[in-house]
Amino acid sequence: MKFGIEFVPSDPVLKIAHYAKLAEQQGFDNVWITDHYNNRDVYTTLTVLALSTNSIKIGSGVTNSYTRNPAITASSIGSVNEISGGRAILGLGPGDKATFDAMGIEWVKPLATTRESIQAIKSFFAGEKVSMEGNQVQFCGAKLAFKPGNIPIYMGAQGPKMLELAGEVADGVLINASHPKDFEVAVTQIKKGAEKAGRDPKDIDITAYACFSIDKDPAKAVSAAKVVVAFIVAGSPDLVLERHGIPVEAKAKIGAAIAKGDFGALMGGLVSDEMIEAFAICGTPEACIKRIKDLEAIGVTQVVAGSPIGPNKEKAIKLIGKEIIANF
Ligand code: F42
Repeated sequence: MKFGIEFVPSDPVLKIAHYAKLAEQQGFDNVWITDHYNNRDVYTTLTVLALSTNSIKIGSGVTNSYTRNPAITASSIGSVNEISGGRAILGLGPGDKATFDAMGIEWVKPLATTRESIQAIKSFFAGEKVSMEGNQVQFCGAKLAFKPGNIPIYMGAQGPKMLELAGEVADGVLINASHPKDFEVAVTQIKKGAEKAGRDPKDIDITAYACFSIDKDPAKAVSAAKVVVAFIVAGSPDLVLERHGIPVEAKAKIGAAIAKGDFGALMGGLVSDEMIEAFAICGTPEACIKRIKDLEAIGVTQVVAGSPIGPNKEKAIKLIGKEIIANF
């Protein structure tokens, strides 16, 4: 099992660098930086991480091809790869519709856009001159002036077709989920895609990009996870809620509380224990180890500790290093 950690650059970049160095010391393999236009820039953050760490792998978790042309993405991550001495990973997904709406960007054909972007980016990485007339992505003889080389590409994916595509074309897949039930479904889809492409599914790093909250006091861990879990419930397809026995009506109630900024209601009972169980790796180190072992048994090969990580980030990173990573 590999361990990653996610940071959202809503925090200052230098603060993230401090946490990333700590994560490296604690034995994490990867650090992932999210990409949303309203936060600090992902590649500026990755550059600072490249210069302030030595061995941990650093990736975009995840960028998209609507706000950044695939040629620009290839150049940006290629630059980070050069600066970091070959430690870069490209995480790419179709992006977050809510932020695109705010930017006036239309979210058309996310699956086709992702497939064609990956095809183009692989060619840019190989130093090729790229000409393609895709459904969504077009190039007319574009070529980078440097050759980024073989940078791993991970896809952000949840939906069945996206997971299948990841099995066909990606080195890894970052799945926003925490529960074995969701991975049973996901692994089947990834294997289907891998088989279609004649690949060994074992070559794909299946990653639980999880809401993670750890503390020796389980109540504190749950409390820190509630707001993140509320956002997950509000954005989950009905099918996923039903899979976990969560009433679909809860989604509208939680969505309304989020829209009103009524965090008291979320903390006060709208976010149930069942929701925490379904959508977070949460609790004491022992509880987190149990969940990670269950995920490993299904085929998960990397666990990413995503927001909130714990009620106290610094303590949580040390706890994961000492009590969890050391156990795997
Ligand atoms: N999004 C961000 O913007 N920033 C981040 O930092 C970020 C991090 C992140 C980390 C992990 C992760 O799993 C996701 C993350 N995301 C982030 C979200 C990510 O960018 C995607 O929004 C999300 O993963 C996509 O969810 P999804 O796999 O459910 O895919 C959507 C698009 C979907 O509907 N998929 C369907 C499916 O079955 O998989 C396919 C729909 C389809 O087939 N569409 C056709 C097509 O070509 O796109 C078109 C159909 C038609 O009729 O037009």
